[in-house]
Amino acid sequence: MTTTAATRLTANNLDPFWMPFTANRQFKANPRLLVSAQGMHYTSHDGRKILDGTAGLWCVNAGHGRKKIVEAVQAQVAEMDYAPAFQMGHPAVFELAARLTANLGHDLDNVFFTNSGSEAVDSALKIAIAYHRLRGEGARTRLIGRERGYHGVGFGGISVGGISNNRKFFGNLLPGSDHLAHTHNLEKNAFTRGEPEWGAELADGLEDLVALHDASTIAAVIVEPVACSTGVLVPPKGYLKRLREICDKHGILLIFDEVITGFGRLGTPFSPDYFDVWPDMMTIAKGLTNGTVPMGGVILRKEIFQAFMEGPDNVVDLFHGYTYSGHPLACAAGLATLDVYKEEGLFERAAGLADYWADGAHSLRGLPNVIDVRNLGLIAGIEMTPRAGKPTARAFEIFLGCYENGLLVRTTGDIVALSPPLIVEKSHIDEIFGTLGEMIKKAA
Ligand code: PXG
Repeated sequence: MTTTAATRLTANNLDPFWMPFTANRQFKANPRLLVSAQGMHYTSHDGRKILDGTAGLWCVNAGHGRKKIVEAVQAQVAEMDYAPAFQMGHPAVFELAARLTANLGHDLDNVFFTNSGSEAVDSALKIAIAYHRLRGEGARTRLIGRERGYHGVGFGGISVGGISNNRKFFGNLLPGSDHLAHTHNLEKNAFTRGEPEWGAELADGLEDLVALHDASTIAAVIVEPVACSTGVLVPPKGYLKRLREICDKHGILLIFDEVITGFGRLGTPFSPDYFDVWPDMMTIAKGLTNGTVPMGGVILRKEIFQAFMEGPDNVVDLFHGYTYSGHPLACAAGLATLDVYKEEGLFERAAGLADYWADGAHSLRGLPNVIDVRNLGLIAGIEMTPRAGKPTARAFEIFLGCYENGLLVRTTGDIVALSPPLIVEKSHIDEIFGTLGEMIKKAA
């Protein structure tokens, strides 16, 4: 542990900080603090090396402590700490938007910046509603998400989101939001490698929602191409294509939440490159800056952007934005991150490792209580049977066991989720599934 970290820890009272999405009392009784990070590893406060099986929270795709990114942020903060985001600009934000859209194609030509995935989602939903209104279809205000979806924690995001605990405490949410059925089906799809064969027809649920609400009231459909937070649900073959067709048929915008699936997680820049299905808007965050500085954004089709450019040119075209939209430090981190991805061919690297990763994940089949293994790109989900009367306890014990044995994994319910940095080596993959397998056996 560094002196700073040690001093901070002993001097600290852990009570005042209300930790997000955490069992605060349990954590503070036995804290797990990370004090430094390099490459594939964290160092814990008790001086142990922890292999990062989750790229932080699905965000550190290029690995930790990348010199180029660190130096870019250092240089930027020394040169200009902040520039106002409204009615003013700075060079790096234009450069980042241009770089992000340069080779995307499919008319995905414009970017709106935010500071997180949650803000990206709420921005995309607001843009969708405003876009229809500008085109004289102001009744299109309804937003459709999917059961088990995670779109961050803004009121928009939890309204279209489909994780009950994230919704039920917070009142009525956005009126008029509705949900497609989720695609989880163990009977039909358990232990599928990659995309399941069964389930494309679940997309037809959108036709049912159109029949119920009428297309003229629906602004947009938002889905995670691979639903990650809920425990890694890979879309059935043909499902996304069918969603796209139904949206087109009814004039509904299709939004892909690329917060996790963007920036190489599937071995391609974005998930549309993988599935060859293109949305009208993509929300991004996390890997955009390698998790170094908070940043999110919405990449959208030129036609949507253009609809906002029709009014008088001295009037604000979108009454929405954040103090820190396109913050200089985030832009510096983003530009350097894109350089690292490109120079090191990290997306191709992820694609090259995907089979080895799948082999490792599926080697857990047959261990006690493992009822499904799911994978795509460098993502894996391992679903366990819950302990009788104690849901989540088994997975949490596995999480703690892994941490004590030098491996960071994520759990949701009784599912273990994995998403290593794209710089992962085969030996790390062996270690991840080796340690996890041992802990699964111990938690039997
Ligand atoms: N959309 C998706 C698809 C996400 O996965 C968000 C939006 C929200 O992003 P922000 O930056 O506002 O957190 C996310 C975030 C987990 C986990 O353990 C997943 C997320 C965040 C924290 C934990 O699965 N995803």
